[in-house]
Amino acid sequence: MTAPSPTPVGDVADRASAAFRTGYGEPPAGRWAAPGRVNLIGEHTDYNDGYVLPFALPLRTVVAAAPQPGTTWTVRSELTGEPVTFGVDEVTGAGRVPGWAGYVAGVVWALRAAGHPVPGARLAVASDVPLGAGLSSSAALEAAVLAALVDLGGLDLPADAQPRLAQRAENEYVGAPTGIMDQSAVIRCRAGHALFLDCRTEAVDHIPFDLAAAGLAVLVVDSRAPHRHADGEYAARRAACERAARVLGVPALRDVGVADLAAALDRLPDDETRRRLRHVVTENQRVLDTVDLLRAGRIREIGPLLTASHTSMRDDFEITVPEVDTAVEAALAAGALGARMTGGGFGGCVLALVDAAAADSVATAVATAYAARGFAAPTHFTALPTHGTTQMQGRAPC
Ligand code: GAF
Repeated sequence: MTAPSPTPVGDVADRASAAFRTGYGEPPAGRWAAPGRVNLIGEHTDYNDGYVLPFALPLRTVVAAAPQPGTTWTVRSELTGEPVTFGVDEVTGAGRVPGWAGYVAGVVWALRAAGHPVPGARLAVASDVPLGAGLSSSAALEAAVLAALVDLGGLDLPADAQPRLAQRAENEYVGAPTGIMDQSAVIRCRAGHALFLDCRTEAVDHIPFDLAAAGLAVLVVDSRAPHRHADGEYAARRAACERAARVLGVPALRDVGVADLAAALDRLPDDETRRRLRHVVTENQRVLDTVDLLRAGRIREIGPLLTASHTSMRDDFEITVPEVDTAVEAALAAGALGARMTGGGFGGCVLALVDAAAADSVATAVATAYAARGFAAPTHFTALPTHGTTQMQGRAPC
């Protein structure tokens, strides 16, 4: 059973209920919410069996749902209005439902592939997680749909087994070769904590991340950079890492530590692969160092690690774009303790660790730098760590 929501989710839940009622003419049986996420540090380490440290955002995707007899599924979004209906044929082979509804069909497909008797259902989706901003809107949709189907069908699928299943939906049904971070974050995060995840074992440790007590804030800036070839470039980075692991004779790059790095670099055939390796190895170490500092209550001191992560993504992994580099540079020049791009890259969001009182002036400095370069104005918000997937308490309003 999905955990009940400890905090109100507000308008977005009302919008999901309203979309359900408008679409199906009756109230839903329940509502399930999953958050977006930012990754504090640990980028492109997840598919290398490494370490990540994301936290869940207060922005949520809410699915209002009710059972439907038989084996058909109907889903509506507040954005499109038009329902998408699919049956067993569309979830027998991967990729048969295109577009956004493919994430929903992918979850049904993955549940059935794992042998679960998935109930037919009607669903309506509303979301505050911006699309295409690198805040895991797709994982939030997968997780909320998964929680709804698990609870409606009384399926035996504990929360810590759900990320792998949602990842299969994304990898195999939708066809995006992502790692396990986003689905883990949106399902397993806890309020007030960052999620330290070992992506090989899926062991987690919830690391206290009390920004307010330290007088700090995480400023999230949406770079609004158009995603440039993000899918192909992501797959290319993953392929380069897998190639490097094969040459080095290790199961994954996680098995190369910083102490082995110099020798490992010497064994790789070209400079590009060497730079990809150096990013992954040093990034894993930066996650471990960040966790050590947070455990010691030295939260302010993580700033240089965040900035070093950005430099590594820019120079070695080559996944940043001028907009995010500009945002990081401007945030640091305006006094941020550290700043980095967060997420898969080629656009998306930048996060900056700032003194809480300086959040507005840092955001203004980023906007000014953007204007000077002629970029579209960025948007921003400050983020406190919240909790993963929940079932919302109380009856859904009619
Ligand atoms: C995207 C992917 F979905 C994650 O699995 C992860 O690889 C991330 O990019 C980069 O760290 O969000």
